[in-house]
Amino acid sequence: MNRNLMLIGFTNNYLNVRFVSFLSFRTIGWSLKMIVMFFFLTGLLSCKQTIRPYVQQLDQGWKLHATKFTPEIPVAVPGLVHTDLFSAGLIPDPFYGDNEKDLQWIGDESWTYSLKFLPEKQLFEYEKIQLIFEGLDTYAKVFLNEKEVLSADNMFRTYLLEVSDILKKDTNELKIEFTPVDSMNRLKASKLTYRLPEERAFSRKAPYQLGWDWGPAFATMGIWKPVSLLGWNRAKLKNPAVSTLEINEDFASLELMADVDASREQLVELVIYEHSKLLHKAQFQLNQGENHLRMKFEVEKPRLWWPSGLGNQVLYNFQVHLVDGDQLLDQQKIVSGIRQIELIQEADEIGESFFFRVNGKDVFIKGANYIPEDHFPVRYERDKIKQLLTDAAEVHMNMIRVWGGGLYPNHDFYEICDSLGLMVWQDFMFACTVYPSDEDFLKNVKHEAEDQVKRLRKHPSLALWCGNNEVSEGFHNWGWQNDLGWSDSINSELWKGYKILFESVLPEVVAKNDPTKPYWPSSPSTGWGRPESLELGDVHYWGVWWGEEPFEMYQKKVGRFHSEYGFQSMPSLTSIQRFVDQDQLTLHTPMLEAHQKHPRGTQLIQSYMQRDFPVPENLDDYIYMSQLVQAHGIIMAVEAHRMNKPITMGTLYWQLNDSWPVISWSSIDYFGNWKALHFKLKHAFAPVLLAVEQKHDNLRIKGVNDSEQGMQLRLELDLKDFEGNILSSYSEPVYLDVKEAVLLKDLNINTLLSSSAPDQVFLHGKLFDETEEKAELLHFFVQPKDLRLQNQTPELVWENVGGVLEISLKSKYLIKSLMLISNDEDGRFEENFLDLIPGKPYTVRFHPSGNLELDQLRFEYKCLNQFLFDNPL
Ligand code: BMA
Repeated sequence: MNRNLMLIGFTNNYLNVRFVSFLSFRTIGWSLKMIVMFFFLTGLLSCKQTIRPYVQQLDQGWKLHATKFTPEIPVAVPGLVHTDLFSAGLIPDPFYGDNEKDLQWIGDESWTYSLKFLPEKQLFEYEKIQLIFEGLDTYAKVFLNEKEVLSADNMFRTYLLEVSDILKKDTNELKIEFTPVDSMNRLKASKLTYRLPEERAFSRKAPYQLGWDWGPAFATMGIWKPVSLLGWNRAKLKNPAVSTLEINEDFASLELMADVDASREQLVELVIYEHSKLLHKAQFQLNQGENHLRMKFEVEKPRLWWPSGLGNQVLYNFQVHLVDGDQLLDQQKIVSGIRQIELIQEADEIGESFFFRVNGKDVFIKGANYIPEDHFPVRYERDKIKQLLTDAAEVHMNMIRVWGGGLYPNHDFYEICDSLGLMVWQDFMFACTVYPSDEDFLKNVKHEAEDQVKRLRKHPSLALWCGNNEVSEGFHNWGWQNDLGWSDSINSELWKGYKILFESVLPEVVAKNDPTKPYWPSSPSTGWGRPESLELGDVHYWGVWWGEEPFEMYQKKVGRFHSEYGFQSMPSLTSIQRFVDQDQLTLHTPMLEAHQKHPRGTQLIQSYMQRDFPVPENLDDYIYMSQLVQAHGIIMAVEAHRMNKPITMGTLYWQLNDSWPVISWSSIDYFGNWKALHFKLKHAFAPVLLAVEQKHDNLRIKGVNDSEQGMQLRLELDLKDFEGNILSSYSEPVYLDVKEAVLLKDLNINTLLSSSAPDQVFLHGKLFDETEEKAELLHFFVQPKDLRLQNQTPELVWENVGGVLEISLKSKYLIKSLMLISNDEDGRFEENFLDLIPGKPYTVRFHPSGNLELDQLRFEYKCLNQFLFDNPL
């Protein structure tokens, strides 16, 4: 390898070598003269033979203009019209207040981006020069020096154009004309004799950008990914990836897959190294054009990649070289892991299993659904993605579902998932409507799927490809045929089209380009109203929220794998203050309501709050209460799912994050603030869980262990009053297996509460070993609103320990749902929304942002006691 690299260095520098040689020609002997002459001639002959590819980014100097309005605006690429106009100070912040409605005109305009540029000289030394668009959103005509070179219609595709013939050595001009997506959708819809549920189905544009029940409608457009020029000679490597075929203790059998573009027929060698260690090489005869190469190789004593909670995330640094003798034609690195992921679906007495097996171990999945982090994805920042995913891993998630109504995230996202051990359930970007299935559409989608599968297949975190979100469910359960008046023959035509797209085109692309990964046609496999949804496949259980069923239904409707369920809450006051005028900081103001996109959202939050919690009237308290309601419901679901292991093997709530500031189902808001739910998940997703399932008059105390091995523990259960007095107690050793949830104790409620008022006591449970507490349980016997609590103040002292504040908390009386608040708004609490058990000391760590001096820091709190102390005793 070193030899190759040295020679390549030599080849690249041959001009310098030749020059030096001339100067010293008289001073060297004949044989040396011959050698120097040889290199000189080779240099001349190969004067077009710069071997390694060369890239020139075209990211500066662009101009944006609309046909009628603004003058030209200087912009950088990547960029989108909305963010470009905002940065230029020409429009107000699209996310502020109700600006959305006034900015709709932008999506109805045609916009043109243009660039005058000088190609770098080196490019002209290459046989091939390509103009590469990594992402154009969406309908774009591209002109290079006034010649139309591309008509793009899919924001998820990469377009590679051969431009050697058009590119000039002096100034060139690129012009990209964007057409509004809605006008294209209308045009395409008008050509059909029937209607589709959503006109957005005609365009391969991120569905959420045209409006969702948690997001605004800004039909943006622009160059949303980089543009570059690439020069290459002979052969170019594309999308190399390593997949795991088999693992045993001694070795792992792996396969390298790579595409190679070749300018001509030729014999090449593909070589793979791990760091500098040669692993394998093989020769391939390339045809002119695109070649698909596959090469098997082995790694001895493999160190495996594991999902978070089950082991380390070992990543290998592979180097792939494409060589011809001593010439290195191209090289790329692949950072990847060795691991096998299977989706196990086996018939059983209930229906069929649905779970993931990683490296031979069955894994209970804990995680959330991820939506795009910004309405305008050009604003993505690696640090923010990292913070969000770290926040997910911190509460013990091991999977993120990339939901099909958004977009395919960038590499940062997957690299961070790889390093954190977060597996990715990857939807293709199709959601909640019927899609066309004509030849052009299918061809377009096939290209898109190939681009994305090849781009992402190298990531060890990628666990599953899924065809779509709720297209099959919608087709069978949402009344489209009736509502849109489809005849039976149109209905069956459309279903036939569905089958072609999601059961033939997409799985074939996966099978060909990422053959070791499972493919699942649609999430969910069956609508939540049907009994099979709980017997096999995955389920989106929306009986709570959409169906207005009480939270307790989460305990009854337990399926095999929950890939969606959720409940909304409001973001924190500090977040709301960033998008609402000061005089609109009350409930139901127009600005606030503009950030509630679900038609029944406000009413549903209110009615669930009324059922179980007190209902405050001022905004600040209402926000707090809405977050408690959400946490109460979703934690109930998580616990029910985990207590049903191994019949249920996964729980992914809806939704992790937001794409703008909004009232939504998220557990972390747009500005990165954790809601009560996210704090509570730290315990509900923890490897060991102690929880309660109520069956008639019995409380079934269950333990769940998702760690690497079984545990011998002690269970302690105390019935306590709110002053901490133990009314009855119970203790015994227990063993927690990893295979299934274990029933630890069955208690009859009537016996337990024979001499206690249910609204004045709680059950306090603990699981611990010799060294530490592994899990804790607080069970109340009435709804939060019916608890008879006194208004008590917690004792709070804090000290600065190396820049982190340790806040010590204690109370003589039960304090329920204590929310700590700091005037350092960007600081972070490690824990919050605690229940303080009387007499027990707590320590909460707070990381100050540095915006305030330590002596300026103040802490306040809210707790449920403040709202309930006048409950009659
Ligand atoms: C789910 C998702 C989204 C939607 C959410 C909340 O089913 O697939 O379509 O935003 O419900 O309504």
